[in-house]
Amino acid sequence: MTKTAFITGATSGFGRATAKRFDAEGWQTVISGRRGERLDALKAELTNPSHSIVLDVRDRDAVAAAVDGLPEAFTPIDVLVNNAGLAVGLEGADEVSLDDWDLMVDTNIKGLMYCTRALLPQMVANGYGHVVNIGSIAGSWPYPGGNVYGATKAFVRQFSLNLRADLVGKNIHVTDIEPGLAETEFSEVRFKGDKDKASAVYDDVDPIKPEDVADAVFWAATRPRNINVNRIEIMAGAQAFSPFNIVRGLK
Ligand code: NDP
Ligand code: 8X3
Repeated sequence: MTKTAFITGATSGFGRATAKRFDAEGWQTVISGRRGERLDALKAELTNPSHSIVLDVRDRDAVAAAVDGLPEAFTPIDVLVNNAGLAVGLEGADEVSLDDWDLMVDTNIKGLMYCTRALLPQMVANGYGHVVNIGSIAGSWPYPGGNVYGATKAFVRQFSLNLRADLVGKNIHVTDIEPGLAETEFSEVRFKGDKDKASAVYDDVDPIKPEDVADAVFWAATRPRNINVNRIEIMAGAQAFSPFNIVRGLK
């Protein structure tokens, strides 16, 4: 039977690659994001039925309405990929704009909560479902300027585990995929449109590609039901850890 994946943030990067991957494997897709023209372009590339929704995940009522208004042929949703998200800014916590912090909390935490809460009832009623959340290595590994962005992704990690605790026995699986350095529009968004600063992030390294993340999402979502993949952490081959930061001369 045809399965359906609902992907948030399908207009770019991981979300777009994930929609294409599920489509290539014969799935139907529900693709969403704020940029309608990007959704139209993606839909034209997909080979299986796809339903697109212009949706801002921060808008709680709009998320509920989008889920309530799904065409019958696209329900129930089998897999929700909570991918929509962003980092804004890399300033230290004593300098950063509170608006930037609010934006990350509203999108990465509250938007993900709204989408999950809206779709879980139909998964439970259907006795089948999988929520794949896109976390980040920033949820586990601190770095300067990661402040609230990393904390939102730590929320995603813990929320994923707590969802499992609630849903075990209802045949709803949950996975947190935690990528590291990956080339998408992520840095352009983080640096508020500064393309030079964004491209410097990927200068002379071979980062993770959107298709690598799509591969992990698809793999996790299609394991036999006797297992649940709790989390997958993926770093670029060129990325590792720094030593602890010891600042001299403070006493
Ligand atoms: P992109 O900027 O390329 O894509 C982000 C997607 O999120 C876009 O489709 C955008 O769509 C969507 N989005 C942002 N805000 C909203 C909103 N309010 N409502 C709906 N959709 C929204 O970045 P990535 O593909 O890299 O990011 C995808 C996810 O992966 C994010 O959660 C990010 O934190 C995470 N991540 C990224 C890493 C990286 O290095 N690239 C590494 C680890 C995790 P639109 O603007 O059209 O609404
Ligand atoms: C994105 C990866 O390391 O820039 O989540 O925070 S990182």
